[in-house]
Amino acid sequence: MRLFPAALSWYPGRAWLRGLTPGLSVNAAMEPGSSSAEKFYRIPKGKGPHSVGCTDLMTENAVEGSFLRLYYPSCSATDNEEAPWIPDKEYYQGLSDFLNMYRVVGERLFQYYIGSVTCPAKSNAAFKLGEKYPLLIFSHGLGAFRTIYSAICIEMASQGFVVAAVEHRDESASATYYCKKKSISEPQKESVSGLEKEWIYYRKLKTGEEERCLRHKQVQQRAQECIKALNLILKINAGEEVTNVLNSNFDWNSLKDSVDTSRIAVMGHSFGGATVIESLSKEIRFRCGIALDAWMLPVGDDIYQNSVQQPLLFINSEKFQWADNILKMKKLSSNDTNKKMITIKGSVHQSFPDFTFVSGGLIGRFFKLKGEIDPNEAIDISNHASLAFLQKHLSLKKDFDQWDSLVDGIGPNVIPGTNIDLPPAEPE
Ligand code: 71H
Repeated sequence: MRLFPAALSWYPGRAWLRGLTPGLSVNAAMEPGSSSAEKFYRIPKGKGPHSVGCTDLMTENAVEGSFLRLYYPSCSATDNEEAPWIPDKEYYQGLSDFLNMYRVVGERLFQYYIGSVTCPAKSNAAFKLGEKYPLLIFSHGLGAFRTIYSAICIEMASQGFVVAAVEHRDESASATYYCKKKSISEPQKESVSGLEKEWIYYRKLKTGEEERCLRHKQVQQRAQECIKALNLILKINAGEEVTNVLNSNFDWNSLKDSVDTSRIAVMGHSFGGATVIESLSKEIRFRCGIALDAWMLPVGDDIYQNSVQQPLLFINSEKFQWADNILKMKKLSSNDTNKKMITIKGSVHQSFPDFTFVSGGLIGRFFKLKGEIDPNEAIDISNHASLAFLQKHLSLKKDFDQWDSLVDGIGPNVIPGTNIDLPPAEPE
C-alpha cells in the first residue's frame, strides 16, 4: 500500500525534497506522472547491449543461508514490470534507525518521497541463453542492503555479467531478514507460504565497544557470505536443484551452463570494499576485485602480508578519503603493478549507491548524496573503469578496453591515485 501514489509525484512536496530545481510552476502545470522531474530523477538504465532482468534468491530457513538479488542479461520481453527498488517497509524502518530518525517519521518520509521509485530492470524476466557470462559478486556498504546499488549492478549486467548482490546478515545492513518456519503459537504473523520473516536490523556500537573489533568480525562474516553466494551460483550453473524460499516465477534451471566459471570477480562499496579485500584473500577463485571508496578499518593486519595476490582496483571519491585510509590501500598495493587507484573528481561517498539519482539538488547536497559532479557522469566513470579492469584481468573478449585510460586515471574528472596529501614515507 502506498501512502502517496506515483500519480501525485507532481505535487510540490516532492519537488521540495528534490531541491526545487526543476521549478514548481513548470512541474505543477505538467501531466501527473509525465513531468520532466519524473524522468530526470530515475536510476539510470544499463547502457550495454543486453536487457536486464532482476530476481531475488534466498536459501534455507536460517541465518546461515544465502540472500541475494541477481541481475542478469535477459530476453528483451516487455511484459515484465520493473522490479521493486526498496521492497519492504522494514528497510525504511532500518534506514531510519541507521540515520537516527524516529521510525514512524522516517518510514512516512521515505514512503512519500521514494515510495514510487522502481529499479530499472525487469522483474523475473527470462534469462538470456546463448552465452557464458562472467560472474560478479557485489557487497553493499554499512547501513545499506542488496537493492540500492542497482545503477552499478544493472550496468554490469547490461554489459554481459551475471551479478549477485548479496545481503549481509552481520548486523551491518540497515535491515535484512530470513524466513523462519512458522511457529504454531503465533499463526497470525505475516507469512510467506507458511514461513515468517525474521528481521535483522542494524546494530549500533555499544558504549565503550571498540569499532575495529566489531567491524573485523563482521567483515569476516561478510567474506564468508560472498563465498557462499559464489558457491550457490556455481551449484545452480552445474544444474543442481536449489530451493528458493521466496516464491517467484523465475526459472533458476535456465542458468545451467550459462556462467563462465573461470571468470569471477568481486566488487563492493565502502564496508563492501573491505569485504572485497577479505574475500580476495580467502578465495582464489575471485580472480580480481574492485573496491569503491573502500573503508579500510575492518581489514585485519594479517591481510597486509601478501595475502591478496589478485589484481585490485580502488575507485575513490574525492570527499570521503583521508590519509590513514589511503595509506592502508597503498600498503596493500606495495610492489604490485596490478593494484590500481583512481579518484573521481567532484564525487562523494554517496556517488556509488542509488540515492544520488533520486534526490534533487538541495536535499542531495545537504545530505551529501550528490557531489559537484553530475551523478550520471560519476557512475559512468566508475562503471567504465571497472569494465576495462575486468576485461583485462578476466581476459574478456569485449570492447571495454576503450576505457583503459580511465584505469590509469586519465580522462576528464578522473585523476590517478589520490587527491589526499600523504605524510612523507617513513624510513625503512
Ligand atoms: N554515514 N557505508 C551514518 C554515517 C554517512 C551517511 C549515510 C548518512 C544515506 C540517506 C543519508 C557512510 C560509511 C562510513 C563506512 C559504509 C552506505 F541508504 C544508504 C545507506 C547506507 C546508502 C548508502 C549507505 S553509507 C556508508 O560502509 C561506511 C564508513 N558510510 C555512513 O555510514 N551514521 C549514522 C547517522 C553513522 C553510523 C550519508 C548517509 C545517508 C541519507 C537517505 F536519506 F537518502 F536515505 C542515505
